[in-house]
Amino acid sequence: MLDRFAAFLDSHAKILLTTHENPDGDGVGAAVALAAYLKEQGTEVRIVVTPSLPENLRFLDPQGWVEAFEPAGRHADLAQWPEAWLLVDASDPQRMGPLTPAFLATKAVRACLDHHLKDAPDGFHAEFTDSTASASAELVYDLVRPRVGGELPPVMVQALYAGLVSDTGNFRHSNSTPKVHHAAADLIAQGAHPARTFTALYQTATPAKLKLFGRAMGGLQLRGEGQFAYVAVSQEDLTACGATPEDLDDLVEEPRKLKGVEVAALFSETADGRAKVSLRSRERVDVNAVCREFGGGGHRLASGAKAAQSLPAFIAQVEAAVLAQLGRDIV
Ligand SMILES: [Mn+2]
Repeated sequence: MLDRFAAFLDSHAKILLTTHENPDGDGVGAAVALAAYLKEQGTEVRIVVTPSLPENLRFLDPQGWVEAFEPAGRHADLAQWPEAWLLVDASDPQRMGPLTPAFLATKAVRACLDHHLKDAPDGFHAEFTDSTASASAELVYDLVRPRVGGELPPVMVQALYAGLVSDTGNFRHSNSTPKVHHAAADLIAQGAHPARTFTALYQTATPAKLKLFGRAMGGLQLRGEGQFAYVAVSQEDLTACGATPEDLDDLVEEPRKLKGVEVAALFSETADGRAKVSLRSRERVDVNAVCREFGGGGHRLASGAKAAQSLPAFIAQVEAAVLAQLGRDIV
C-alpha cells in the first residue's frame, strides 16, 4: 500500500491536503508531516481545515501552513487549485463537512489516506487505507521513515508523535500496538517531547469546560447492569456553563473510567437541533456496528453518529441498540 501511496504522491506537482471536519491531533499531525515531506520533494502543497485549527493543535503548525477554510473568501476557487486532493484521516467525503461540495466538484484526482474501517459510498479515484494502523500518523511515519535520509525534520517528528498520542489516547487504548510504541520510541529518540506534547494537547481546559464536565457528570446514567454508561449535554447546558462544542472533547472518557463499563457514550445536541453520539468500547463490544445503524461509523472501539432527532428520542434508540450489541458481543 505504501509503495502505491508513494507513487501517487510522486506523480502530482500540486497536492491539497484536508482532513475531517473538526480536525483532531492525528488528522492535523499526519497532514503537517506529509506536507513537510512533500515540500522537501519540491511538491506544492497546501493544508486546508474546517472550521479552523483548534487552539491546542497550533503547536503542530509552527510554519503556519494550515489554512482555515473560507468558502466565500480566499478558498472560493479551491477546487481549481490542486492536481490531487488527498483526504487525510477519513475515507468518506461527507466527513469533510463544508469542504465536501468542493471536493466532489474538483477535477483533481481524489484520494484518501486513512486507518478507519471503510463504510461509506466511494468518492475516490484512489484509496490508501489500512485499518490495522493505530493512526494516520502511523501510516505517514511508515511512508517517510525509510524515504527520508537520516533524521526526520523537527516539524515532522512533533507532528507524527502528536498524531500517535492522539489516536492511541496517550498509548492507553487497545490500538497501542508494539509497532506504534516502536514508532513513538524512534520519534522520541529524534526529539519528540512526551511531557510537553501531553501538556499542549490535553492540559488546556478552561473553567467553562470543567464546569460543563461537572454538570454533565451530575447526570451520569448507567444501564445494562452498569456495562453501559452515558452522559448527555444539551445546548442549554453549554449556554449555562459558557462552554462551546469544542469543550465536549474528551468528555466521553469520563463515564469510561467506571469499573465494569464496557461501552461509554456522550450524547450532545448540536446548534441546529440535531442529536449526536460518540461511543467508546473498552474492548469487546463493536460500537461501529451500533453507529452504522444510525448512518454513522468509525472504528470498532470508537465511533459516532448524528441524527435529525430530539436528544431524548435519539438517546432511547441508541441505548436500545447498545444493549442489543452488548448482548451479542458479551456472552
Ligand atoms: Mn486518526
